[in-house]
Amino acid sequence: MNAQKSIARPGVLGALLALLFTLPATAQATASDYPPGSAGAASVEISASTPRNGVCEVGEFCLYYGLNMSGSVSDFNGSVPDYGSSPATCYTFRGPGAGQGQCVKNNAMSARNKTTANRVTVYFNSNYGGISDTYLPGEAGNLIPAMQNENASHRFVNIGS
Ligand SMILES: [Ca+2]
Repeated sequence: MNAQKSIARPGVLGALLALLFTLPATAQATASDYPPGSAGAASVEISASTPRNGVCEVGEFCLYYGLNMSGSVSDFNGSVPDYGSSPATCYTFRGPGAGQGQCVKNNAMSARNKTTANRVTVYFNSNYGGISDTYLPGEAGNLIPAMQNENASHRFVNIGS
């Protein structure tokens, strides 16, 4: 008779949580989607960083519009197989400075890996193809000359910490 398999406690809270758990799994859950202390908050990975907020934080990989990590930044917390090239839908540079609002694709000059456990490789082509440049955790610097303004995807590979 108990249809709430994963809910131990009945009542209003249980009903609320049951509703949350029926939401589409494709929705990207963040800590702010759940009330503090709820079971939902415990079921998602909580990161201190906020991807796509224009600030390069610990746990993120960041591309920069300019050389030597200058200009606007685009901050990521995972792999992106295709940045997109349409101004309306592409991944953009978010931070203040030169390049802000422009598409990231074929527009980055340098990068910083602020993750603690991911080797991140930037690729010339979409879907991780062609020549590449790899940044280990903590590394930062200009893309190799052949890839400056020639970046189309990047991939995170967890290498442990
Ligand atoms: Ca960020």
